[in-house]
Amino acid sequence: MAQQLNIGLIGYGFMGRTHSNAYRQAPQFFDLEYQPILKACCARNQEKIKAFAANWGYESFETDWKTLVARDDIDAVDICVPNNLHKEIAIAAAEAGKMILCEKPIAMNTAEAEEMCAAVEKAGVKNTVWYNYRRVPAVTLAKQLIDEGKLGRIFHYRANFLQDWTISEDLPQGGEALWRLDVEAAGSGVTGDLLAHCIDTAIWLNGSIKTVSAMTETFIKERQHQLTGKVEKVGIDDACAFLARCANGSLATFESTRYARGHKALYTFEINGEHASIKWDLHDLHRLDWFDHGDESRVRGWRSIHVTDGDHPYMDHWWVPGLQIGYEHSFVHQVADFLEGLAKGEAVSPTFRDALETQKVCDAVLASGKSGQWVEVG
Ligand code: SOE
Repeated sequence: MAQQLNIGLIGYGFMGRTHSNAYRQAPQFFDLEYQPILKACCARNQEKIKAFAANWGYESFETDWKTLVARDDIDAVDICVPNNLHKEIAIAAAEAGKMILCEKPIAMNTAEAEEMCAAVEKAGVKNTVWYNYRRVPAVTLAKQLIDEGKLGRIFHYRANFLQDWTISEDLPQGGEALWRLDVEAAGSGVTGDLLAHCIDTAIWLNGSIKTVSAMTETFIKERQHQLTGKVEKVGIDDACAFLARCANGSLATFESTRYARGHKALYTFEINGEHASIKWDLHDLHRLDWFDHGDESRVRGWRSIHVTDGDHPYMDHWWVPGLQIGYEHSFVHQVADFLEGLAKGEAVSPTFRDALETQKVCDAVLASGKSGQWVEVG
């Protein structure tokens, strides 16, 4: 009989939905010692959180996160609110002895992330940050191939995350669905929102990033703020590109923007090694492109691996070979791995400390974007 793990989720937006779905799905598809129970959800707007609770099957709801964190019947707090609220909630949850699953980026900046790490480590509570793309089976396969040494020495790491949803000047900043455009709520623009994903995956696949040289731009300088109704200065980076030197000697390039007309969520990476190269593309997330120089020259070429077979990561838990899974499954896998780690008493990456490393790179990138100089990470 599985042990119950009572979840208290704060926030009901896009991420609140992906996480709620993941808690429901994980025990259906993975054999887990812990069963997540949707105990309570929380948001200030009573009508909306009541509807959210009813839709996802939460047993109860709260309108004050402090009440939720203080509840004895909550084991794990899931933080899916804007970035400026992560620190206060995470520290209170750690002090209350709760496990914490926090949305990315971990915090507004490195100083906050350090405080959060100190709090969870002092309290000895399990923690993770939802860098979900690591758990797309094709990305996990890339990790396996690299760890097995199949690429040999890595020379280049290249990543992009391109969107086009903020091009209109009429789009307001701030407020409910638009807090990602408000620097006070988000901390930064594409760097913290999109490049943080690319940096997390890069560190996981290719190791630490040592120094960066970045350029950032805010194309639309003023927007109406949804909450105040006033036209205010935009403080986020709309686009960011940076060069990096990695600890393993490889060179890396990263680019992100919300002004790439035609691209909705095009996260791609390519890694070039001594023996082989790999490419991945979120728009076609179940494929991993692979080039192996060891193949016989007459048939050598890029192959596209359909990562849907039983021996591919996670895939033995889903349908039958050849049938693909999607974006939401990366969150299901993160829940399953977190609960398996809990059963074994092991930390599951990315922990707060892993996410701190990503945050340090983000801060170095933003500092370099401002100064125009190369900046050392951390
Ligand atoms: C922004 O549009 C966003 O939803 C990010 O916040 C997510 O982290 C990313 O996965 C998709 O894009």
